[in-house]
Amino acid sequence: MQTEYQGITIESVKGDITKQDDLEAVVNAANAQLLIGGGVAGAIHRAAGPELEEVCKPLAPISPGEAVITEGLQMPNDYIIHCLGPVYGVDKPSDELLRACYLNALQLAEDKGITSIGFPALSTGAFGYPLEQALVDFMPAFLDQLSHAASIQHIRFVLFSDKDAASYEKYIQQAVSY
Ligand code: AR6
Repeated sequence: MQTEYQGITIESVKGDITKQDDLEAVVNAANAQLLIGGGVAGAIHRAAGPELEEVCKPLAPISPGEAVITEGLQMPNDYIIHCLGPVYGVDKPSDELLRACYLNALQLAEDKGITSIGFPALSTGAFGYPLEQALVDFMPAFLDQLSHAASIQHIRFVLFSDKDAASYEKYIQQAVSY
């Protein structure tokens, strides 16, 4: 699904975050040490190559809600933005920390003049955040910040299942129709 919002294209697709060849940046669902890990982080580190851990070393550790940016190395994207999402119900307030991840990622992208960026569903895997709750908690503030964006023209939410993609589609359609 593709929607226009304030001149910006917003998409939600089922796919793999490491295979988004046409995007300038993608976001990593990182761990505090910015090491390989599992899920999205494991896939991104494997695709980017071992040099990514070296590049990340001086930037670690990061705290829940924080984001840092590196080059993409062997990923098909110029940049990777690494966000540490909250562990749901443990890092509190989880909603504020999740929002901070998305807003900090957008800010880093804007600072670099990035035009297109892909997001996985941060915190909704190993960190246990219910996906639909995550949408309610981050999306309004995300869309608000996007409406002030200068460089970003294209956002793609990359979800791992049809069900998750459908939840995003439904939520975005409703949110942008107001
Ligand atoms: N592409 C897109 N989405 C994916 C992919 C992929 N290749 N792989 C998984 N997902 P997670 P978190 C989905 O666990 O909850 C790691 O071990 C997945 O279905 O990657 O923020 C790190 O090292 C889920 O909906 O991130 C951290 O310790 C979403 O991406 C910790 O897990 C996020 O799942 C981070 O946990």
